[in-house]
Amino acid sequence: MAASEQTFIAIKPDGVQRGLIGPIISRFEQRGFKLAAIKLTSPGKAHLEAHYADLSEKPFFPSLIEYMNSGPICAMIWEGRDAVKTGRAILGATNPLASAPGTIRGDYAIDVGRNVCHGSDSVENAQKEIALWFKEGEAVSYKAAQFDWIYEKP
Ligand code: IDP
Ligand code: MG
Repeated sequence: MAASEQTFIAIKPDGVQRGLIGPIISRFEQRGFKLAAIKLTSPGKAHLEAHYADLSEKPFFPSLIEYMNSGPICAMIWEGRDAVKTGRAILGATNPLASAPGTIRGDYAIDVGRNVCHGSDSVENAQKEIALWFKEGEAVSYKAAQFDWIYEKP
């Protein structure tokens, strides 16, 4: 498990409008993960349908796309050891009412259709999502000053 594993994390339109960009970023920063890319974007319906293509047959798909298209999204790449799985743990369960307190959804959300954030569910999907949301060269490569204080071994 390399310390360079990357995951795609997005703050959905409700999270942006509710002023939760700062608190959500803080949780990833404080855990020790490194921000590799960030932008505020409204990518449009076709892009959002591609992002959620696996869910296109679900009855909630149209309302999900409408929700995601209702305002800007804060799209990010976070990097670190086991970033994908740990990122999901930081977000909490899909349904906020089933999310443990201390997780983002468990602290800030109630309805599944307003669950504030997205995180990749596998390393393979993280790579696909990063390629969908970011252009080549948008992710920044650098050594975080705190690296040797976070990791015993690279
Ligand atoms: P995840 O975001 O935890 O990975 P997914 O199953 O991939 O969950 O679903 C993607 C998003 O679709 C969820 O975050 C949520 O916003 C929405 N969603 C999932 N299930 C439902 C549902 O039953 N009703 C309404 N929206 C849903
Ligand atoms: Mg998902």
